[in-house]
Amino acid sequence: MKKRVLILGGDGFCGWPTSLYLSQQGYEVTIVDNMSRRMIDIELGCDSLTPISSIFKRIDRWKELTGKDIDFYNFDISRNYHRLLTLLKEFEPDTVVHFAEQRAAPYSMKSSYHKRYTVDNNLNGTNNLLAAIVESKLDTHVVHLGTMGVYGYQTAGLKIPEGYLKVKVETREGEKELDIMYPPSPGSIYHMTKTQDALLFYFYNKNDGLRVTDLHQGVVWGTETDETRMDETLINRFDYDGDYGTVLNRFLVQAAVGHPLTVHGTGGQTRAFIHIKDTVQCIKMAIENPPDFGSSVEIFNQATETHSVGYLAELVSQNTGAEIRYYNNPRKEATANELKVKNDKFLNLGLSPVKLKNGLMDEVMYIVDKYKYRCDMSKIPCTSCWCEDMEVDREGRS
Ligand code: NAD
Ligand code: USQ
Repeated sequence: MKKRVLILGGDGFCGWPTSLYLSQQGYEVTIVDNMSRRMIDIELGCDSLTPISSIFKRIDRWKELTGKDIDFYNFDISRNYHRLLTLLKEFEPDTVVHFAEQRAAPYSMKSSYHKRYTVDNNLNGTNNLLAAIVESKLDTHVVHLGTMGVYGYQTAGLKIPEGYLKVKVETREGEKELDIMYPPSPGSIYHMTKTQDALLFYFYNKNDGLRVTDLHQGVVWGTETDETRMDETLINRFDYDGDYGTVLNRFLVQAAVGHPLTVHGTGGQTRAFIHIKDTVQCIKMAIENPPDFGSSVEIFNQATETHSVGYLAELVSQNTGAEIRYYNNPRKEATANELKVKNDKFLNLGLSPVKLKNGLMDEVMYIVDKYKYRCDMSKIPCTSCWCEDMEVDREGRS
């Protein structure tokens, strides 16, 4: 029998290509999404650089091209507990992949409304999912998209382990070695919700034996996968605005439209990255390798390389001739940091990562060039500041 996967947030940037990939791989896929991401585009007056079709057109075209069905339900998992519970009981998924959260750090810091919305949406959504699985009495495995940002980026020279840190403690019986959860250090309200999600997973795993895999994912770049490329109706979203656009994808759009590359601060901030094609592979690997019953929350670092923002700007500038410009950082974050990340678990499962240097940037540039006429340059500046006394810097310095 086909394995059943419920994808929460399956209309989003990571969720849509994952839904198609899993459907192509023979899984029975059902999507839940409340379209909040599309509504936030309306709130912000922005749009995806790529012309994304409605979820209904997307699903119909997929059926026409492949003969495969994807079911879709439009509801808010943070507010419709009973709908979620009923769907779980009817569909009986082997796995739930949970993408359904407000995922932009700048959006989460725009105002008290945005802070409260992000906390309500993300924490209630995750808690509803876990409580509903317990109430349904299913042994569904939860695969959650978490973030590298839960660790903070100051690591004292350590290669960040996958979720748990070995510490030596003095006890009455002498020195003992313990595995503890890596100390969280969120840098935004959004990242804070991910650290709180981790506690919810810890509790439901300990109390109810829920099987959970938390994927601590780095910044995703790129946009297309083999499936989204099959037809323009299947195209993935591509965010470039100051709230939702992530750094490398933003730089590629900025280079294409002639906007200076918007480096915050010194550009010494180092982050972990992964291409969208590897994201979908990793999720399939996580689904196929659930933790054993009775074991603790499984944590993978879902990142394939680390780079500083300044290095990325130089790389894009060398390839495109774009000007690099330095802006006062609207975020409260370290001006520079080192970052080394263990990702052995996915490598041992056979992941062969797509790296920045092997031509994939050209593929992204092709998409960006094709749709750059859709770019609204006024949406490029980052206008969300971490503190009230910070001023938005629209000019920057070369
Ligand atoms: P996205 O905003 O494009 O997709 C999230 C989807 O979830 C949207 O379609 C949205 O409408 C839906 N959603 C949000 N709240 C919901 C709710 N309460 N009920 C139902 N649907 C809801 O984000 P994304 O880039 O696809 O990210 C997906 C997940 O991956 C997020 O949890 C994010 O934290 C994580 N992640 C993303 C990145 C990245 O670079 N994009 C990196 C690391 C981790
Ligand atoms: N940055 C710039 N210029 C820009 C945009 C960003 O210098 O124009 C800098 C930021 O100040 C930050 C770094 O680039 O230092 C990364 O910013 P980002 O917006 O690319 O990524 P971030 O806010 O960390 O969030 C993204 C996703 C989030 C995910 C996270 C993974 O939106 O969902 O959790 O990446 S991680 O960064 O590993 O925590």
